[in-house]
Amino acid sequence: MLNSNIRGFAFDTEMKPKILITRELFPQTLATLAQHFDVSGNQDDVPFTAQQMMQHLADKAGVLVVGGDRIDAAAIAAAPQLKVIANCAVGYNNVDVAAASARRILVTNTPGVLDETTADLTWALMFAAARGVTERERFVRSGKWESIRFIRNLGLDVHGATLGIIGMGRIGQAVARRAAGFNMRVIYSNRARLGSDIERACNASYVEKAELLRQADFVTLHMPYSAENHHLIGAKEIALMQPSAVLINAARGGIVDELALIDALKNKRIAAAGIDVFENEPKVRPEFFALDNVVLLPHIGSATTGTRRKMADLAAQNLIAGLTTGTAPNLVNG
Ligand code: 8YV
Repeated sequence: MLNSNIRGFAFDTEMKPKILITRELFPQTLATLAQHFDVSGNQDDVPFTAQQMMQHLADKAGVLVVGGDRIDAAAIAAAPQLKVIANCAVGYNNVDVAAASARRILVTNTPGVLDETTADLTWALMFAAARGVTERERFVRSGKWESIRFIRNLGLDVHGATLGIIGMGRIGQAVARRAAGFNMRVIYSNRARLGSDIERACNASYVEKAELLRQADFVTLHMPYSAENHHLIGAKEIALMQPSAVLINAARGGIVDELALIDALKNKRIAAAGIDVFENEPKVRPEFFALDNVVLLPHIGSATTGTRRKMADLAAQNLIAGLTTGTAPNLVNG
């Protein structure tokens, strides 16, 4: 029996479509997918080279992309049978959506399920950067702590400070809602001003980006990466910030000009930064390692068991829907 539901693609239902899962995933998700597909996994979790990715995709109808693995135009060109790219992340700048759309390949993401968890991590970065938590933890581990020094080890107050949120989508709003507990003033900038109901719920006031940079004690970024957001925060923007201000980036690396940030941290033009994402991750500029006023994390914004399970389930459901019905929830290419 032939199933021709999938646009321009017919396969014998006796033969399950072949899919690739690019990195280690929960065994439960693999088991669910194996009910529908002939699954090739990568439970060793060693990232594929670009060449290996192309080889693995050569005979696949679908791919579940984990860990921000790149599916670029060359990978898509090397996958003549590919019908669905299910990205296991809300951001999808790792996928060449234009190249996929040109082939009518469905691309999906996992919105909604990771907002609160990413907002939590943003706050962890804020506190850690404000109080030098990771630097001081390294100090205790070094065994060199001898006494409490009253006018040393001093950080910045989070409570009562002004929080500036650039990018006020779901994650930005989740960050804003938490600020009420710390009695903070919240200002935001965004492509478009939000409705007054949302502003009220977030207790946030709209300001222009330059004004936000001038006023905020903590500046946190929550927009997707795009060509227009490339180096949205560079030397010029950092120069507007207060010397006591803290910059947080749990969004995407390319949004911040890392060389400008390193320079500003080195010269104490801003007080500190908390960074979960890097321009060329997992490579981290070694200059960061020499700085005590930066908290560095390995892209763990969504990394809790509960949330990663939800993301994996959603990506799997997107893939199943895409390959069995020809359309899917959470399409990013319409
Ligand atoms: C993931 C993310 O780290 O959802 C996103 O956009 O950056 C993360 O949640 C990751 O790419 C997991 O596959």
